Amino acid sequence: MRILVLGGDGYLGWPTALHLSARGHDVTVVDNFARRNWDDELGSHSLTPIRSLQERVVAWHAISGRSIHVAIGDLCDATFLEPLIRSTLPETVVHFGEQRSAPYSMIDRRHAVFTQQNNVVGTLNLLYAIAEHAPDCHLVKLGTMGEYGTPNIDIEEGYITIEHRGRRDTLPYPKQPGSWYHASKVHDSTNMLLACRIWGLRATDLNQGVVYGVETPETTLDERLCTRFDYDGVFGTALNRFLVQAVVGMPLTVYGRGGQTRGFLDIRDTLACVELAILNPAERGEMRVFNQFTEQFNVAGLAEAVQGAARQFGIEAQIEHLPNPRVEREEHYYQAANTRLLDLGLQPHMLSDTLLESVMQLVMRHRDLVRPALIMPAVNWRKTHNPASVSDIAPVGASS
Ligand code: NAD
Ligand code: USQ
Repeated sequence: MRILVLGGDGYLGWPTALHLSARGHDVTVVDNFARRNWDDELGSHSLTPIRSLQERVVAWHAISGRSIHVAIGDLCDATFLEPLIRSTLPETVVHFGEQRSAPYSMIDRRHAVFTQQNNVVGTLNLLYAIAEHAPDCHLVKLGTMGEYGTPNIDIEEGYITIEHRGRRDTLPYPKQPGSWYHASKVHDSTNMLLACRIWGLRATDLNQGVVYGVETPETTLDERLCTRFDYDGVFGTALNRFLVQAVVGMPLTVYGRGGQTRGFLDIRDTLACVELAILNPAERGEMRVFNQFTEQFNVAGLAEAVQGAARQFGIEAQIEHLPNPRVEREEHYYQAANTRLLDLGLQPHMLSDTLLESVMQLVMRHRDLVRPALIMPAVNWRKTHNPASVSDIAPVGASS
């Protein structure tokens, strides 16, 4: 199958491109290296030393004999994206190519505007290009479980059937995003639904939980193929951060009471879910939603799990409940459906002691590269401007 992987230089996009190429698909990676530039902007880095995209692709060819094509450009630039879709005529587009950090989007107005422009405009350009040149193409788009927020009722997979004053309808599930980033995903979902309705496109919105893990069967074939691992206060996710904090002897930074519950999944399950969505496409006119996570945890529970794993290495990690820099519920009901990918055959990897220990070993191997100054959270949701603590540099591509 001809597949474009948008955002294919990123944490999830690169291993997905490898996974699909290894299975014989004709893969083109599309990226503008924005993520690498945000590292420069924030003075941060991937703990795992990642190679340039060019080196990665050359290494993959040498190891597997397979080619991954590369197209460098910005999805927000229709003069780049439209001819790309016209010339490649993809059968599937997997869209990872967005700004994905909630804290980054909350730094200040510029970063909020940039995040929403980058994500919403890129996806809208894509919807137009597909409608005009490849209307049968299946769009597999990465959304987020954070679109739903933490309602006091069960979360369904995209839609909910409700009765109101004696009438009944199935409608998009109510959305309560918790950051400008999460809100950008809600806007994307709205736009995709409209495009499917008016142009008969086919799309799958993968509302993914927080992903953990670094290694996949392909990335471990050669160190040049490894993917990124973020632990800083802006792009690092909770579990990665806790593992690094334990290794460098800092307390694990649980925000607030720690009862915040989220859906989580192993990076290998991300690849499997995307592949399942590709092999079982949505119908023309259908905007399908899958909730893509395998387990639910609260952050205090995750910190305790990391504390337990650290003990295996003789490390006594402390847990510190910091004043929460975010505005979010810290104790709440959370019950989200996730059966649709399981019905398609997903065999989940559950978070295990062995996984935690293997990621901790990876962190220990790179321990000398950890920059402790990057670890504490520097973005406070209550402030409209989080200045010098992160960066005052205008983000790449920001026009306002
Ligand atoms: P990432 O930042 O590592 O990768 C995103 C890639 O997209 C980067 O290589 C970046 O350069 C590229 N990109 C961004 N804007 C672009 C643009 N305008 N044009 C071209 N390329 C662009 O992020 P990730 O962790 O791999 O996440 C990928 C997707 O999955 C995102 O959409 C994210 O919202 C979603 N997601 C991630 C997680 C997670 O835990 N990492 C969880 C749920 C959903
Ligand atoms: N948290 C802590 N301590 C930390 C870091 C985070 O307690 O040091 C808490 C946060 O307050 C939050 C929870 O952990 O309650 C999750 O935060 P996170 O930074 O691990 O993840 P999040 O900001 O939600 O974003 C990540 C990805 C994003 C994706 C999202 C899926 O960066 O791209 O969309 O997970 S979800 O959470 O389901 O929306």
